[in-house]
Amino acid sequence: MWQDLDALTSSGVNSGPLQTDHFGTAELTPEQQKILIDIRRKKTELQLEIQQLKDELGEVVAEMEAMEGSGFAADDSKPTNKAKQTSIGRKKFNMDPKKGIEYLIEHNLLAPTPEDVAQFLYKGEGLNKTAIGDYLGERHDFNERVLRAFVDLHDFTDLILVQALRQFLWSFRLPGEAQKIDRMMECFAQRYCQLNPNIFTNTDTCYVLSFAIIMLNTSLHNPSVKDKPSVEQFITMNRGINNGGDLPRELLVSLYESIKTEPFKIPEDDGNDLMHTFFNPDKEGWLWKQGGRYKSWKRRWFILNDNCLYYFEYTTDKEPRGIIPLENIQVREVQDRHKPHCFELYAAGSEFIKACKTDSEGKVVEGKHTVYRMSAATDEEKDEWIKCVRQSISHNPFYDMLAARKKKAQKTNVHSKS
Ligand code: 4IP
Repeated sequence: MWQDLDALTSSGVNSGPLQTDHFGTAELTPEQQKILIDIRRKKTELQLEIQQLKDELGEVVAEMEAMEGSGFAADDSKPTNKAKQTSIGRKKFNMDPKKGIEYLIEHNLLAPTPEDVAQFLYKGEGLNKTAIGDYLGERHDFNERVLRAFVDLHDFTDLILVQALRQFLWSFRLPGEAQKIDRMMECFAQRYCQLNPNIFTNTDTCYVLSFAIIMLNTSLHNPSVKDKPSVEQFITMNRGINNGGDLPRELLVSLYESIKTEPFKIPEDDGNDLMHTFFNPDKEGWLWKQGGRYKSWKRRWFILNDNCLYYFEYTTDKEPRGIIPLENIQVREVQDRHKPHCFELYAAGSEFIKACKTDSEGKVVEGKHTVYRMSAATDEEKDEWIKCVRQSISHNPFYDMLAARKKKAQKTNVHSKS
């Protein structure tokens, strides 16, 4: 994954730091600036914690209302129609966001304006953050206006980008779909640049750097990523993204340090979000594999890497016994009479799966499997393998979008110079 980002960022032009005072602290000494930044960081962290506590409280209140709910308000135990309807509206929203909003509008609990709906989502009491993300990502004129109003409710003034992202990514759950991520992050970048006009020369830079930060978060904190990038690598990777010029070194260092010390906190995990989009699932472990022509089971050490599945007889083997490229491959859970926790790789149609293996004489031959059936040690392991194989085989179109945006961020300067 880090290599992917490297590819995206490799063609930077190095043309010196920004001229602007990006923290608005020109009159302070470097020590004072450092203290100020530290105080701001702590302030944002506290605000975020308060918000997280409020969210939890909101959920408890919503649950209490629902329990007593047959319309009894938590405070005075009298049936109140309004509380009952709000609770129904929230539940509907969590199941089907569009229907929930319609219900609340019909019952006069929400005004039919983007601002009011945005306020309701921003407050978020008892609302599921995945549902909020789904609603905000919807490609519909009204939803897009709600999205803009929702982003406008965030105050990112004087926050360094990573702090602003922390706030933003906590207020809802970014969906996994590329177009939706693009729209939301575009709004975020616009809002951030509007409130902090002297940091980036255009919103594309802010957009691209936001993703570099999110990827950095994954690389530094996901235990499956072995090569942890250094601060110098992070700086190199972000060369030339500010209209062809470089961002100030101290800005990139502070972003790096912030992420290193404190990973992003994201709302509840349903396995389909941005963090997974950028998580390249390198996975390894023991699995039982069934033979192709002879259905014997062999215990093999599997490594999933770069869109290929390799298996070895021993963990210390240098050469794999077999290689299965995951191109045009699908994965599904299966039941087997002889082994527990099974899944299998299969190709569309019933032809042999393209793979190679070393035969008993040491010759490399083609595999003879129509499916590769595997058995994991536990149900969780099986689910994890299925998830990782799926992530490995699905190319997320967001990578292309981000690459295009990056080119734009690097080239703008070339146009403006010519
Ligand atoms: C073998 O069975 C092993 O299961 C092989 O696994 C398998 O090759 C063979 O499949 C299967 O016939 P026996 O040991 O009982 O002969 P491994 O190579 O891991 O030892 P795969 O292709 O699964 O590696 P065929 O299709 O080669 O027969």
